[in-house]
Amino acid sequence: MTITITAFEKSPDGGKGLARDTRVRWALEEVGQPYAVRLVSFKALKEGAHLERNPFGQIPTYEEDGLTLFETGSIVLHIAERFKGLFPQDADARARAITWMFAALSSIEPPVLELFNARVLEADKPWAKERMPLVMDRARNRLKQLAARLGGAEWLDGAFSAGDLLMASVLLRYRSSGLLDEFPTLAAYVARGEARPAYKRAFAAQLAVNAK
Ligand code: GTB
Repeated sequence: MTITITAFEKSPDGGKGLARDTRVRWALEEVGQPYAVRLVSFKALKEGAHLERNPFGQIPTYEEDGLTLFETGSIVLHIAERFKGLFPQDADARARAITWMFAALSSIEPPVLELFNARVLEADKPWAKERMPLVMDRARNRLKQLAARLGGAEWLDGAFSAGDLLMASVLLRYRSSGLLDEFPTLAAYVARGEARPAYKRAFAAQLAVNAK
């Protein structure tokens, strides 16, 4: 079996872990599966061959023999189901891990995307300054709720799972706003994720592409 993912030929962050192929690389490293990478230019993202893989013209995608997937949630779920290492054996614990995957993508990621829009894409709008505190507060509130649930635990629900992998990946995107540092337990949680050998290998592989 050969696994091939897609990634940016040149990532805007220089390959420092912010593009979403990082989470797929990380998942594959956690389960010990080798993978090939098809690098895609911004132009090729919106052209036929890549649109066949992902109708929205985005990275990452995942190919494994006859199967092609897009959306990081679906890809990480597939990897966790297919290979050992990211899901607990117990069915209820597994359902809770999946719940955390959804929580990462549908409760924690949207506020940070909104924050990015406000800080970068809408920065020149006349109302941008006035709107910013609202967007920051919404994002801060979500982190406060998550920090309350995590408490002093190492991971969200017992052992490290695909839920933690997606949650830490999403939280990383909060770092540049300064919000993550307002919650030391969440900052430490993310740092524990980054300290995992599998994350380090994923990060190094993405960086190496962009260093060329
Ligand atoms: N919901 C999809 C998923 O989870 O897979 C979202 C995929 C997505 O947003 N892909 C982005 C993409 O292909 C790359 S990750 N964008 C190109 C386009 O839409 O034309 C977003 C991203 C890219 C780069 C940085 N960076 O360099 O800081 C951060 C985040």
